[in-house]
Amino acid sequence: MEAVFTPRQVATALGVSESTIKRWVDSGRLRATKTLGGHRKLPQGAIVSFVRATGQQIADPELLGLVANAGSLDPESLQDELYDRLTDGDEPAVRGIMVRLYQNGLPIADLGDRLLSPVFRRIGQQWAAGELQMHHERRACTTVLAVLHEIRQWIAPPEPDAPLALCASPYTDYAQTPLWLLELTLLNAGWNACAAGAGLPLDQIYNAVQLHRPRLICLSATHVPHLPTFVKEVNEVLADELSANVSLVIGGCAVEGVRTTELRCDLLASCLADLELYLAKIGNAGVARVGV
Ligand code: B12
Repeated sequence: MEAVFTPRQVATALGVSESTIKRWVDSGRLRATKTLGGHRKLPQGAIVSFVRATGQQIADPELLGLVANAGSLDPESLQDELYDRLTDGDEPAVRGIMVRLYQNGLPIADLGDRLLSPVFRRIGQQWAAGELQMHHERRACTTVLAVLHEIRQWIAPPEPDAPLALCASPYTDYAQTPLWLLELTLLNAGWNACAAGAGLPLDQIYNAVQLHRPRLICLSATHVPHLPTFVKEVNEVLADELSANVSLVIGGCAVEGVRTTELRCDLLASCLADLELYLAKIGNAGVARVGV
C-alpha cells in the first residue's frame, strides 16, 4: 500500500514550513486527501509528482522513502554503474539510481531508452559471451521490475475518460521490462493502460482488443522465433483485422531492421521516445492514422 505522510512530516523532509505545505495543498499544487477528522494526508506519489514537476529540493529524502540526490542525473553516465550494481545483485543501489532519476523528473521513456535498454543489451551480450550466467540476468530483471512496480504506485490513476491502450507481447516472448515501461510511459502521458500480458498468442491479443476496445495497441517483441512468420501473422491476425479507429504501435529488439512496408502498423518504434512523440501527435482524445 502506498505510504502517506502528514504535512509536518513532508515539511520537515522538504525543509519548508508546515504552513507552506498546507498552502500548496489548499491551492491544488500538492495533491492530498483528508481524514474524516479533516486532517490533510499526503500520499508518497503526490509528493514525488510535485518534486518531479517543480524541481523542489528534498532536504531529508529518507523521511519520505525517497533517495538522496547525490550522484549523476545523466542516464548515459550511469550505465556502467547500473550494470555493475545489477550484476552484483545490489538491489538498494539499483533502486537508488532509478528512483533518483525519476524523482528528478527524468521521463520514463528516457529511463528505458537511455539507461535500462543499453544496460540490458550489455547483460544479454555478456550472457551470450558466457561472461554472465542466467541467474545474473534473472535477478537483474526482478530487481528492475520491483523498482518499476514502486514507480507505478506513484503515478496518479488515469482520468475516467482517458483513452485506453492495451500492451502485450506475443507468444514465446516473456520479457516483462519493456511491457512495464510501455505501461508507465502511457500512464504518465495521461492514457489508461491495460497490460494484457506477456507471451500471448496473437489471436488472444485480438480477443483482448475485442473485449477492451482500446484506441491503441502497443506490441512489444523481444523474442520472436521466426521473424518472417511473425510479420506475416501480425499482418493477418492483428493489423488487417483492426478497425480504423485503433492504432497499432510495434517495437522491441526483435523487430529492429524490419521495414515499415513489411509490417503493417501505424508506428514501428525503435524506442519509447518514438511512442511519446506519437502520443503527442495523436493527442489524448483521438487516434489518427499518421503513418509515421
Ligand atoms: C531479460 C532477457 C530475457 C528474460 C526476460 C525475463 C523477464 N522477466 O523479463 C527471459 C528469461 C525471458 C529471456 C529468455 C530468453 N532469451 Co533473452 N534476453 C533478455 C535481455 C537480456 C533483456 C531484454 C529486456 O528486458 N530488455 C530491457 C528493455 C527495456 O530493453 P529493450 O528490449 O531494448 O527495449 C527497448 C526498445 O526496444 C523499446 N521497446 C521494446 N518494446 C517496445 C514496444 C513498443 C510499442 C515501443 C514503442 C518500444 C518498445 O523500448 C525499450 C526501452 O528503450 C535480452 C538482451 C537484449 N536484447 O536486450 C536477451 C535476448 C533478447 N534474449 C535472447 C535469447 C537467446 C533468449 C533465449 C532464447 C535464451 C534461451 N536459450 O533460453 C530465451 C527465449 C525465451 C523466450 N522465448 O522468451 C537473445 C535473442 C537473440 C536473438 N536474436 O534471437 C538476446 C538478444 C540476448 C543475446 N544477446 O543473445 N530473455
